[in-house]
Amino acid sequence: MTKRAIVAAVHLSSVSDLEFDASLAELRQLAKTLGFEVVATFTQRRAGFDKAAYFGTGKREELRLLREQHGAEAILVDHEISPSQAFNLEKELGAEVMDRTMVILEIFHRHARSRTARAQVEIARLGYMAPRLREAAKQAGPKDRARSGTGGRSGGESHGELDRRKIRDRIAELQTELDAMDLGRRTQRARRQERQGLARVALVGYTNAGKSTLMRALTGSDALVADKLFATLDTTVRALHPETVPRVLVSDTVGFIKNLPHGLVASFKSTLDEALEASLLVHVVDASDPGFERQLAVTDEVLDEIGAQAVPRLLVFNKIDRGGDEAALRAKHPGCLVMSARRPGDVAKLHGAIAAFFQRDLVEAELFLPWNAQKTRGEVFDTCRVLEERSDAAGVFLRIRGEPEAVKRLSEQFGAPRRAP
Ligand SMILES: Nc1nc2c(ncn2[C@@H]2O[C@H](COP(=O)(O)OP(=O)(O)O)[C@@H](O)[C@H]2O)c(=O)[nH]1
Ligand SMILES: [Mg+2]
Repeated sequence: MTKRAIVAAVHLSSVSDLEFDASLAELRQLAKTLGFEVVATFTQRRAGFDKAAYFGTGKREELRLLREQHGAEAILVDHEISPSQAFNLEKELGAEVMDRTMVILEIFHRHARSRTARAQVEIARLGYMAPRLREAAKQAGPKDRARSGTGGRSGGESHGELDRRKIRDRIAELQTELDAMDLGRRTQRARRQERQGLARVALVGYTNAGKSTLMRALTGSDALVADKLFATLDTTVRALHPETVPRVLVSDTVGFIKNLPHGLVASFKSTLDEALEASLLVHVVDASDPGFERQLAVTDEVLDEIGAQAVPRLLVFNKIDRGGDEAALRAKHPGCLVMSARRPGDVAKLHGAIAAFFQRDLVEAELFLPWNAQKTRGEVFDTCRVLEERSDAAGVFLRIRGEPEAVKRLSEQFGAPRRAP
């Protein structure tokens, strides 16, 4: 069941309307990603945050009424607020309060797949939780201490102290794990080898650029890849539809976030693993966003930082139906695609460009699979296009066309001697 949420923010005088609106729009998008239905947006102009509860007294009452009116279960605040501000706000509003950092942490938590990514996100979450537990313990007051004094804990430790110590230990443990993982390089390499020969595309770019929309348009709404080969992959991996040869798998990434809290940068990069495994990155840019040039530059920079500079990229300027200078974009970024996810013809062009990328350097080979090697048959059909198939008493001849890497691997094992002309 979707939870209703109100997105709320103090508009500081130092922040332009444009920036403020963009940030709110992004938070709404992030909320949607988390499965919230955003029922209202609530703002207050103020020189600074209220020390006690973020919004001023009168505005808090207004927000409480708005919350009741909409039956909202959560208030999402577009800043990182202090534990006591969050606590006071929750008490007054009678709803769960999540600040921007918590929303982002929750999204990263859901998207972290590799061990490295999971450890990094957990460290960030624990670091975020620690002061909040302290606040909760403080609010619980002396009763908590009195109770815990008789509760068998040694040294008269309060709940809070004990939890804090546990958190510190856990962070240290995770850090050791991370170091031992050698930044996950080995696992990554192993995983990449495992998926060699699979044609994979990752959609990257800022939130709200239209990645998920394009993903749906490119793959057909519910064409979930249920093949057991991909059982370990996230459900956001789908095959290009109509199907192509080789079959191309598309994955959606978390997306870049405009106001990413500093402490989350490492976790964010980790969740981008998906991008490293792709053979092609489709970099989606919202051409109608006034800040798109800077976003484009930041995305490129971060991709380079995580070691994705060697992965070919296709630059896609989306949302051109909302305006934007198509000719200027083409002139400035040769080879880019300017499109709208709302136009089926444009989506077909993108589909074509992706398919062409993977067909560009396909090679042909002949294989001979003895009858006792029929297990490999499935793999051949999954990764290559079979142009011809003949069998005799000893096994099956296959003429295949596919990606050089896959064809080479198969040929090394099952290459058939070339027939004399
Ligand atoms: N006008 C217009 N809106 C679009 C286009 N592509 C996506 N959108 C809208 O932009 C918003 C964000 O899209 P989404 O796919 O969720 O972005 P993501 O955060 O990159 O996954 C949604 O409201 C989409 O309907 C487009 O080409 N034109
Ligand atoms: Mg999305």
